[in-house]
Amino acid sequence: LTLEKSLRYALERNEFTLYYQPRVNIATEEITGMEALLRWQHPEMGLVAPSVFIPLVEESGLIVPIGEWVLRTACIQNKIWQDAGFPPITMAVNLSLKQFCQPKLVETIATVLEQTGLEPQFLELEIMETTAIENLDFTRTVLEDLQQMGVYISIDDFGTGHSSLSRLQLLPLHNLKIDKSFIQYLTQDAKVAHIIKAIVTLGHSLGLKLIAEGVEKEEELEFLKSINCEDVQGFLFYRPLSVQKATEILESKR
Ligand code: G
Ligand code: G
Ligand code: MN
Ligand code: NA
Repeated sequence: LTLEKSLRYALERNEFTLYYQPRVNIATEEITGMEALLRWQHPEMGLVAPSVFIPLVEESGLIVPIGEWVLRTACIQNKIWQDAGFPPITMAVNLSLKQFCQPKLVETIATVLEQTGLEPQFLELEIMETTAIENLDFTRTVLEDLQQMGVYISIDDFGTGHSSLSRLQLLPLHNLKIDKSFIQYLTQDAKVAHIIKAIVTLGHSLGLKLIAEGVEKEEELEFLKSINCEDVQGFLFYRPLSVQKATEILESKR
């Protein structure tokens, strides 16, 4: 079977799983959320990276049922953690462009929340900057519906899409995730520090919370702390974790 054909059966064969990467508040070092990251365990090929199969899934239209599975699974998991008595955290779910543009998105999200019993403020949707600015009027309509519902919205990979915050400020947003490519160059290039600082300052002035991605070094964390970036996600604290490992981490913090 080709990769694409195998993908078609992957859902019914239960080959997908979610990994969870904790997000940490810099000041308190508490876990404020988890990002759900899709993994495909293929029987012969082993673990297939999302960067390989997400584009295929997008092209084939399979992103809609798979995306719904991700959403439901992530919401169920967050509810399980809450019911187990862990302090409430946000569950962040990535939405691709195709998912974002499907007409039933808002309805699907409402249904999943209702069916899983997760309160909307514990779900966060991550849309890429490039998705958000593709059609600003359309984006605004969808995001306003989602905001009305009470879910949180993040711009993912911010800084890679050549948009500006002045355009994004037209949208009802909560968080801005600074792309990991900026953090990667932070300690190599002094100009990058200025850019990150400018993003944080501008983000704050628009009332957004800042999350830095791809934080791997203590030095990067110190800098982000000094400019009042709120949260970080990265290998310095945690890699994406299996549900068992993520639960153990929450357990150890209790
Ligand atoms: O998980 P990893 O760390 O390798 O993620 C690679 C890319 O795949 C990231 O850009 C991430 O946003 C994307 N991705 C991971 N899980 C999902 C998902 O459930 N849905 C969508 N649309 N993208 C995802
Ligand atoms: O594109 P998005 O931000 O949704 O996807 C997150 C991606 O970043 C995942 O592929 C995840 O595995 C990866 N990631 C998370 N933390 C780090 C990190 O500290 N370093 C690197 N290189 N990648 C990271
Ligand atoms: Mn993301
Ligand atoms: Na990102």
